[in-house]
Amino acid sequence: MQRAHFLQRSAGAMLAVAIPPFASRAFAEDELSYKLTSTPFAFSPSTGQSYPSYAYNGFLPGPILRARVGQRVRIAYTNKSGHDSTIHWHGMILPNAMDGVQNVTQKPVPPNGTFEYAFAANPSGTRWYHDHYDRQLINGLFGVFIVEDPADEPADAEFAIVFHDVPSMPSYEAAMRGVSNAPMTEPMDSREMTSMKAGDKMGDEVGYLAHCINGASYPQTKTLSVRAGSRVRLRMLNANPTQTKYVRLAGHKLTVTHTDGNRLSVPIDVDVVRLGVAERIDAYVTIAHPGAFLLQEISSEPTAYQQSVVLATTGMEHAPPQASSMLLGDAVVGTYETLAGINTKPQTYMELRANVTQHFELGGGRYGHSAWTMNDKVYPHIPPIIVHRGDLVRITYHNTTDMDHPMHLHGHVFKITKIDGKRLARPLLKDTSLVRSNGGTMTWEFRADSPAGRWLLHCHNSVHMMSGMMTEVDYKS
Ligand SMILES: [Cu+2]
Repeated sequence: MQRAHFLQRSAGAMLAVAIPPFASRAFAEDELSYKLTSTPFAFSPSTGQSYPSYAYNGFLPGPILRARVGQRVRIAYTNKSGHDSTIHWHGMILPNAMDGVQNVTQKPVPPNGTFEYAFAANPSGTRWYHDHYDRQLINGLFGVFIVEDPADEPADAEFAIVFHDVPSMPSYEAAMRGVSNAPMTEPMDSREMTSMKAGDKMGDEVGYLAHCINGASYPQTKTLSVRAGSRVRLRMLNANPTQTKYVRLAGHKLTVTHTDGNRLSVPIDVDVVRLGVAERIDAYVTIAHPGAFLLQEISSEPTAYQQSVVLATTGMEHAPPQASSMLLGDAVVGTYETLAGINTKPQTYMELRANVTQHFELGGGRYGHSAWTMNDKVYPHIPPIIVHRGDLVRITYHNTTDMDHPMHLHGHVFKITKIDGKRLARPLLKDTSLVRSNGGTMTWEFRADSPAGRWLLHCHNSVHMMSGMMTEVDYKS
C-alpha cells in the first residue's frame, strides 16, 4: 500500500527528467501496484496560459508506468474526471475485459467510480495508456507505459518524449461536422502538402492553441541533461489526436530501433522521425560533442517551435541551441518504407496463407459531412471481422480520402507487409499504422492468438473514430 502511494506521488515528476533505471526491487516483485486518479486540471504549458484539461494524479501527461515484461500489474483507477471514463492500455495484449473500451469490454466507470485493471505486462516496449472517451483523451488523460525488455541495448540515459497539443474545442467541433477552417500542418515540402491542390477545402483539420512536449511549451520545456559522447535512448509518443508529427534533433541522426515498441530486425538511421497519431518510435542517439541541441517538431504551423525541447551537455544548458530547418529538404525521413526497406525480389517472400481476409475501403470526409466510413458504413454498422483462435488474418486497406488514417488494432501486434503495392523487405511490427491518403493501400497480417473477446479496429484520429471509422475483430469459439 505504501509502495503504491509512493509510485503515485513520484512517478509524474520523473517525466521531465531522465527515466532512472528501474529499481531492482520493483523489477523483482511478482506484482506491481499503481494508482491512477483522473481529475479536471488547469493546464499551464506556458506562463500566463491556462486551459481546462484533465490529468492523472495531477500530471499532464500522466505518470510513466513501468513493469518488466510479463510482470503482473494492478492499477487501481479512481474516476474523479466528472464524466464516464475508461482506461485503454494501448499496444498491450491482455485479457479482453481489461482493454478499457466502454460498452464493448467493460461498463463505463461512472464519475466517482473505481475500477481495477489487472494484467501481465506484454509485450515489451514503449506502450501507452489513455482514456477511451475522446474528450478526455484529447484533453490530457494519457501517459507512457514502459514494458522493460532486458534484451534491449543499454543506454547511458533514457527519456520519454511525449508530443501533445492543446486542441481548440470549437475547431474540434467544427471538424466533427466537416466544416473546420484549420489548415494542414505538415512540413511545407512534405508529400501531404505538395499533393494539395489550390482551393482544396479540407474541413477536417483541428486547430491547436499550444504545442507541448512533456507538459510544457518551448522555451519552458525542461532541458534534458546529456553527456557528450553518451548514448541516449528516446522513447517518443505522438499523443496528438489528429496530427502526424515530424521530429528532428539538430546536428544528429537518430537510430530507430523500435516501432510501436516492437524491435526492428535492423536499426535504421534517419534524419527525421515520423510519428502518426498514437504511434511510438524508440531511437538511440550518440551525443556528438558538447552543445545544446533542439529536438523539435518540423511543421508549417507558425507556432510549431513551441513543440521543442533542448538536449544540453553540462555547462551548455543556457547556450542558444542548435536548431533545424522547418523544411524536410533532402533529409532521410523515417517512413515505413525507410524503416522496413522495399523487397525487390518478391518471390523470396513467403506470404502468410491467410484463411481470413478482409478488405476495407476507407471513405468519407467530404466537406460539410461528418461521416468517415469503412466499406461505406459507419460503426456499429460495419460487420466485424470474425476469427477463430489460430486463424491467419490478412487485412487490406484502400484509402480513397484526402487524409492519412492511423488505423489501430487493439490487443494484437500485426505486421505491415505491403504498402502501395510494394512488399516490405522486413515486415514492420505495429499496433497503429498510417494508411496513406489519395489512393494509398496497405496490407496487414497477423495470427489470431490473442485472448478471446471483442477487439476494436479503428482510426486513431479522434474525429474519424467518433465519426464512424471503427469496427471490431471478434473471436468466436
Ligand atoms: Cu482516420
